[in-house]
Amino acid sequence: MPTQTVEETAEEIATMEIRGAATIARAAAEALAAQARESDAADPAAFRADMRRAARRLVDTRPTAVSLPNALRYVFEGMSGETVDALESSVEETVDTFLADLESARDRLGRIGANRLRDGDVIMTHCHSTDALATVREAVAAGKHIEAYVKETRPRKQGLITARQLREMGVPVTLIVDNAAHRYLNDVDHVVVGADSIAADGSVINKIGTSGLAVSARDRGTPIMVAAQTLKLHPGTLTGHTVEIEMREEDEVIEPEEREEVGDVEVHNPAFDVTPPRHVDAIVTERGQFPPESIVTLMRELYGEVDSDPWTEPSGGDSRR
Ligand code: RUB
Repeated sequence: MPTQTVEETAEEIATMEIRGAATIARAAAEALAAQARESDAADPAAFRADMRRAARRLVDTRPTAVSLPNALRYVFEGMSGETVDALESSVEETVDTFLADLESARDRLGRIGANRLRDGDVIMTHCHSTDALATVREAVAAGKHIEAYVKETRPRKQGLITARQLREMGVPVTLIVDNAAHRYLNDVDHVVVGADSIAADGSVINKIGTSGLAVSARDRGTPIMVAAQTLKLHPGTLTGHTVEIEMREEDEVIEPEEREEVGDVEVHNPAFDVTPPRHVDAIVTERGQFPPESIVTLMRELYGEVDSDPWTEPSGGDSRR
């Protein structure tokens, strides 16, 4: 297991060296395991307080991908024991199970999504999603020829990661700027994207630009598949909470010198947007594919209503002696 500390992991999630909802979840779970392993807590109460503090540090990095709090909650649910040693082993075992499940869920989802892709299909992608790419990987493994239009995805250009990984699978790739998507949708059989969070009404929260792409695809009659393991289901939305859209620094959009030349303008840099369920054809999970409007049933079955976070500071605080 890597020995990256909670602080290092949190920093890398915030700066997007670690990015993408599933990868963030994996790194956060591994960081909790490292925290448990390296704990010098004198007693179980201090151990639990350290774990809560670590979780708070991780959860505060980026607000939109629910896979992060879902991963932390999973680890806290598995944490048990009357001694520091017992608590530590329970965390390590839970994290091992979580990581194994994450991989097998992605592979299962990939096989289900691949069934939607036919030999000779052309897809269009947005951003970089390991779940979306799993569907293509499985389709290619089944002997299907797939080609891809890959949107660059401003401002961070995650499309370049997608382009490289598709080429590694042997998929012919045409890279396009985001503004060219509408022009090429006539040649596309499926739009395939991932998700950071899925709300109880079936809305899909994903990289900024997904909703515009979905509107264009609807206009052209091109189906949109969202590949998202159930870790992306946002249980808080069952009780009416909305998903916070992360706003990032303006220098991701425009260099300071350029900005100076432009003059006195505001720059907004939302990292994600919300695609309404009516623009999505199917949400593909490791538990099967669902019309977006019916995802709430699966969400309720898997998560129930979540009313508090196990890492919330108790009254009196989590101060360390
Ligand atoms: C990444 C993004 C991805 C989802 C799903 O945004 O929007 O589509 O996170 O990814 P960012 P995965 O680059 O800002 O993190 O399928 O890998 O979980």
